[in-house]
Amino acid sequence: MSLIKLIEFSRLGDDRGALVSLEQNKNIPFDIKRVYYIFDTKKGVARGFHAHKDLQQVAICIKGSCRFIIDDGSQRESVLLDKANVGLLIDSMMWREMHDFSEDCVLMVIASRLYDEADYIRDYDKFLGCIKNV
Ligand code: T46
Repeated sequence: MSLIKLIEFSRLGDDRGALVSLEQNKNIPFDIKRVYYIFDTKKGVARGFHAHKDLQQVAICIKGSCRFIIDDGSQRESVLLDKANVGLLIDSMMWREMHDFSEDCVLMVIASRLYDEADYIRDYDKFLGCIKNV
């Protein structure tokens, strides 16, 4: 089974342009507790390099592009996000990395919980250890 779970959102556009609506427990499969966005990422920078113990997220490149790596401890897959109407669903206990940010990239992330640094696993070996103990 693929680790890459994409959600395609309806484009509610008309002749004026496009519009996407995100609603909790409808096209976003959880209660929305937080929204953040990443922009002005410097050339050559990669981000992420962590997993979350208990957090679901949907990442949407609303402008530009970036590449996600998703790793469950046994497989690793990559996907380019470059459409404002496509989101990547990232479950708990998935290692994620973000690479190849375009200069204009705006990456918006919808999250199921408030920010909590204690929820992060920022060490890959520790992540592998946690996976084995599940
Ligand atoms: C994720 C990927 C896709 C906060 O104070 N509140 C927040 O809601 C967030 C997301 C971050 N922060 C602070 C924590 C750090 O001091 O902002 C700083 C940068 O965060 P971090 O290094 O974790 O950023 P990324 O880009 O590596 O990861 C982020 C999210 O943190 C993470 O949950 O899944 O984007």
